[in-house]
Amino acid sequence: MTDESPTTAYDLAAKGQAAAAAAAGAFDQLPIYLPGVECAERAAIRALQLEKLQRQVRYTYDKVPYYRRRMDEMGVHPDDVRTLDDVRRLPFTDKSALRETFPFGMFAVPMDDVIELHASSGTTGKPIVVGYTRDDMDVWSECIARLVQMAGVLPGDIAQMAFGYGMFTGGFGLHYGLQRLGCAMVPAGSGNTERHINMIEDYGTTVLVATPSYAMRICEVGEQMGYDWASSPLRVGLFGGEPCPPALKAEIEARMHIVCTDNYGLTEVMGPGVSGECLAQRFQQHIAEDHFLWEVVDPETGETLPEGEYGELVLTPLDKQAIPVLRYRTHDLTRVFTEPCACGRTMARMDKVRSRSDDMLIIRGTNVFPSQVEDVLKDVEEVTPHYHIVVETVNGMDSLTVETEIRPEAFSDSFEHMNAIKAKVKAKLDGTLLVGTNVKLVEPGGIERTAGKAKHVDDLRR
Ligand code: DLL
Repeated sequence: MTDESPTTAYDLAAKGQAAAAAAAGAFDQLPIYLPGVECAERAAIRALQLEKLQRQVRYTYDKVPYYRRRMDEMGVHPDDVRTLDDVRRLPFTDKSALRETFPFGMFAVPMDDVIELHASSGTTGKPIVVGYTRDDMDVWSECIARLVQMAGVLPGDIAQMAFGYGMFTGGFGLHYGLQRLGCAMVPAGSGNTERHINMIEDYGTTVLVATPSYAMRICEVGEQMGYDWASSPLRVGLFGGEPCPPALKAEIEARMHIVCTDNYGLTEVMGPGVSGECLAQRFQQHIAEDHFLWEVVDPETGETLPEGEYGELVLTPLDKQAIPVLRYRTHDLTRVFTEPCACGRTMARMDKVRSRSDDMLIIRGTNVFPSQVEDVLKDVEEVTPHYHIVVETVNGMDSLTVETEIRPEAFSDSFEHMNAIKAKVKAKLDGTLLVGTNVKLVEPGGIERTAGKAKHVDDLRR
């Protein structure tokens, strides 16, 4: 090939230069897993969604007594779904329905047709159990293959799994999808962080799958071991399962010398695979709209909001066989846009989820979101993006303490110096949250790192 010859997507793939093409802004040079679907005309996507919605509502009504009862009570029949807007006539679903019918009450197929189970633990009560038929697994793998390719992963990449492989959907979901794309899996699982670093070096791992908080842990342990991330084979970080604040992502990218993208999903509608960031959009994720119908609703009233407005994401999977759900209330807050993307995909984009309608804290009557704390800390150069919030009752009043880590270079023995940093953080937090906070500075590495999803809040009032 001469220098003048055009560079095709697969030339790039062969050279493993997806990230380089993205860095150069050559997004249209990047391979797309299913271009006919991912880059379809919007009208064609909507037509496909309507066809699938009508089929899925009929299937759900016929197979799941819970939905037949709910729809009969509401006086709505599958034949009433004539346009995509008619989805609003259908009942919402939330966690409680799945809990009340534990374990298999919402399944639409006999167990003979189920080939895998997963569950989401949640904090209270029974877990939510979901099942997959062979076709469900096929759709799941396809959705993951699409989003990992969107993130610059290519056939031939060596992908190391740092999610747990248990009932959590993250481990197996990403595993199957990466294999579908043609990657070699290193099924390390979560934990044993030093071993992860040795494996990256020994096996030439190019892709790391992890929660962003655990990726940060891997980064730090590598640094402590004297591992040189700049010359590591690792190229891509595939994050998900928890919010990935921009500051944390930027820090990991800089320290590990990798490109990171974030993908989103939830057990109740499939697991990972609902949406993922492409390399052109570093803060939004393309939704697999041929498999999921999205709505954004006002979390209080349930009313549909116009495109581009913030609200709660509601999802209706359009192909699920084992456990179909209608209008699942995710509690995740986001907004969705449908304009074209520089990567060539036409699938709608949702803003990365930073908070949930149910993670709002009410402190002495004021609403506080953990993401606001994140936003404040990212602008204070003396502290890291790691934080922990403790809410408790002191003398009958709500008390909010934000623990944050001092950066090694800002650390000092001087009491005055440390107090000045503390006062600076407190002033910024108080001004943003509009409630008085206590600030506790902890030593570098002092905020616990978990191998799974990070727990940012301890509300001891409950
Ligand atoms: O966390 C599925 C998943 C695994 C997605 C691995 C991506 C990668 P659940 O355990 O059921 O499923 O938790 C779902 O986690 O409603 C969000 O609140 C949150 N969440 C998941 N991914 C993201 C993300 C999996 N990328 C819940 N950004 C969801 C922000 C996320 N929040």
